[in-house]
Amino acid sequence: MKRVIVVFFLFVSSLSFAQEYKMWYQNPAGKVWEKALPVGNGFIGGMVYGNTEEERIDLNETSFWSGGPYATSPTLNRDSLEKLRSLVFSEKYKEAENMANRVLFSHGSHGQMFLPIGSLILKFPGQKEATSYYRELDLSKAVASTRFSVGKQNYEREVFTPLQEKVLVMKLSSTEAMNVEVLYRTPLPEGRVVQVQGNELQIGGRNIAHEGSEGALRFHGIIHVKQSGGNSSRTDSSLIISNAKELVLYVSLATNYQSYQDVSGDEKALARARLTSALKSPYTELKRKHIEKYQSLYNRVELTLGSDRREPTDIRLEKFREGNDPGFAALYFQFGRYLLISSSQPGGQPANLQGIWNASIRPPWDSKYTININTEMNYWPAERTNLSEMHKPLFEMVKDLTKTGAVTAKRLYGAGGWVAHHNTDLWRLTWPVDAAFYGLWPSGGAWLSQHIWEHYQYTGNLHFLKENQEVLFGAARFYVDILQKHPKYPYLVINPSTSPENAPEAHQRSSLSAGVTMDNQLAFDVFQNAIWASKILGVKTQFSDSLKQLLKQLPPMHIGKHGQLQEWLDDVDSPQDKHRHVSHLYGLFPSSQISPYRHPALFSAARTTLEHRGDVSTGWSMGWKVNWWARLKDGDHAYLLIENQLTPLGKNKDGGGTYPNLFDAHPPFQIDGNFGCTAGIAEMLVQSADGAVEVLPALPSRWAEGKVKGLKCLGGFEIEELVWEKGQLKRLVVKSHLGGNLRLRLPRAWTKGVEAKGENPNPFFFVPEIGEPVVSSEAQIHLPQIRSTYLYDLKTEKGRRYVIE
Ligand code: FUC
Repeated sequence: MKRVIVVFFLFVSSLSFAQEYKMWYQNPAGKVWEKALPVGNGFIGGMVYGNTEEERIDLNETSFWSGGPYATSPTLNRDSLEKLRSLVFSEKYKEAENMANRVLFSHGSHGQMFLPIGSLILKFPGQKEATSYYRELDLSKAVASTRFSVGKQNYEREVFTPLQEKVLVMKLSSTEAMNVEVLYRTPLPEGRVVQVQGNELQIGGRNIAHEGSEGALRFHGIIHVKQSGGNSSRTDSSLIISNAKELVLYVSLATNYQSYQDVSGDEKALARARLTSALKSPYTELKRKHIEKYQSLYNRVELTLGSDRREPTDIRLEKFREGNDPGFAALYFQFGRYLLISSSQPGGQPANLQGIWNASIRPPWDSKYTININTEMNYWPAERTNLSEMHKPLFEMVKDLTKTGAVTAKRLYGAGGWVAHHNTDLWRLTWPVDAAFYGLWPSGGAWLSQHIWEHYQYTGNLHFLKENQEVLFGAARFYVDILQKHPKYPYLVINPSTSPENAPEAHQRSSLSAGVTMDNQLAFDVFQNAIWASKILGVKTQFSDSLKQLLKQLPPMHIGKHGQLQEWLDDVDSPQDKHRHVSHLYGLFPSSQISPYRHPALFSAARTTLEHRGDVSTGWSMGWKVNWWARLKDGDHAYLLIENQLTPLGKNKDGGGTYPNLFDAHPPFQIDGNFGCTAGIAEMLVQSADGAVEVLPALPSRWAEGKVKGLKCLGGFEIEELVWEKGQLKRLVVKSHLGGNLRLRLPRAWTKGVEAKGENPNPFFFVPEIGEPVVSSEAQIHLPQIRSTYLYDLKTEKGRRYVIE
């Protein structure tokens, strides 16, 4: 059928084709953290090893970090700032970098670290020779379980972190009586067993002082054991259970952290209150409610991409590149959604570089927030994969950053508004850290502010926009105050800055620069969002008018001599540059400034840039590339990146990959790659950033048949059903949550030639009007070949469903 029939009716029972997605293994994790399985509820995180003789669950608590509230941010005097700017403008980049290192980075700090609590250890004497071993993480229930036999005795364990409570729960059962010793082990210098009393092991300690910031956090934990049958006894540091038929363990953790400024909490009272609340329900009830709450989030999206291989997950990972396991990408996609639900819950901290899972007291990059890509990437799946509520911890953090960032804006730049640089942490760090090469980039706040606007565009929540307007206006105010007239080019630019972590040879291998493409794109979005928000909220009209004037003075994008999108204002890109950051493609994704329909030349330049950069890279870089190739409407190339990413670590030449527990490998583990690829898979199936909802924009030939349900689009449209066969669209059901015009971009034949014209009248599909690119006279531009599509307008009513087939 190749036509559009619009049938709208109120009650349609939504099709369900849920596949049971499970990760499963035939061996325990042993000593390998990257084989253990993650559980979490945004407050407590656990890594379950499934070891038979000595079980181990590594524990984390969302607010347990090193250091304490920061008192101040460094100051930069006006003269130094002007000197830096003039060095950059006079192209003395290395000198500028050296000077910046002297005047701004002598503090030598990097920010604070996300810390582990330690491990719950269960010793089972005699359970060494296990047979019939099996362990799994059931993604449809968020429960990890382990089963095995020793002799004639069968053992079973279940671990989950109830989403409705803030504890971790473990049930152990066996066909005969069990003997277990319960202990706590920790790498923390000041972590210990505080008391062993009755059926409880109480643990506690302090965090670590770091980089001159005194440790201000304490934690307290209670490991509470409910036992059926048998006896128990105690040592100084452990509980010994003998002859029990069944055991249920509850782990409750808390710290004295209240906010980035306030550490006056009572961790003991909180840990006790969390435990008491969890103990009110019997185990089965606790589990039932957990699954119910979890499924109310997880089940919103279903994805089938063809058959699954019935083999253990680590084996499927090994064989994925053989190509006959399309279902594995769907499993990986759902694992990404599982990770977001598990690591980012309202009230807790946002997902950091490792989500909520870290076992080391010196974690890579401090397991904190790198906001020149990684933290933003963590939240790309939030709206599109229908987990909008999981975005909240990020919004809370951004709100805090507007406060600490206002101090930094004043002290470093003499500017209003707020700023954050390339890192932040629990204490809401906003000043530059590491070294000028990485840290002197004043656009971290600007990028994070996009998430506020995105949430509004997906949900239409006016109250939210109002509440968070200062995030948008403050980011714009900061840029207004720091923009400088470029001496060589006729534009207003940000100076000093960097194109994150990359440096052209022609600039003395210094990253310091002025008017880098990504900054220009960010400033454009920041101003544009503020202008739109001002109009919607009816506030700050004068400010908005001034932004409209400034917008026109920002540098347009430049297409350089190799036909590439320029990363810098000077045409100095090297086609040999394979750097993992491709920051100037921010304009292609996550932003929507570069469109094949509106700006074919830029679109072609973006493609050339990506071809130059190549495919295999660090984990997160590959995750970003999936999204870019999806936006470039090239499904097969996007799929190639998924293959590269879903390759066991070590098998890609010079690059990352994936660990047996499907954690992304930068290497080491960084969760951004998981989230980036998850968002990318969604973008291959549905896009809505270019003024219309486009279905199957980048379907790879490997996914000839498939179905997806529940992906979200701008304007509150939900794809309730999208079915394709032999690579062709078969059926589409869209639910309109907000009403308004649904503009669809469909294969030409589906619209019977009726084409919608002009801008999409639906205000949530605001499309930025960017300036004409500047094109090098040496550039050869091959305009893209993309499939022919037509726009089709459908007036929708709030709450109704529309079937198109
Ligand atoms: C950025 C990246 C690195 C790494 C780190 C956490 O600095 O350039 O690759 O992901 O963040």
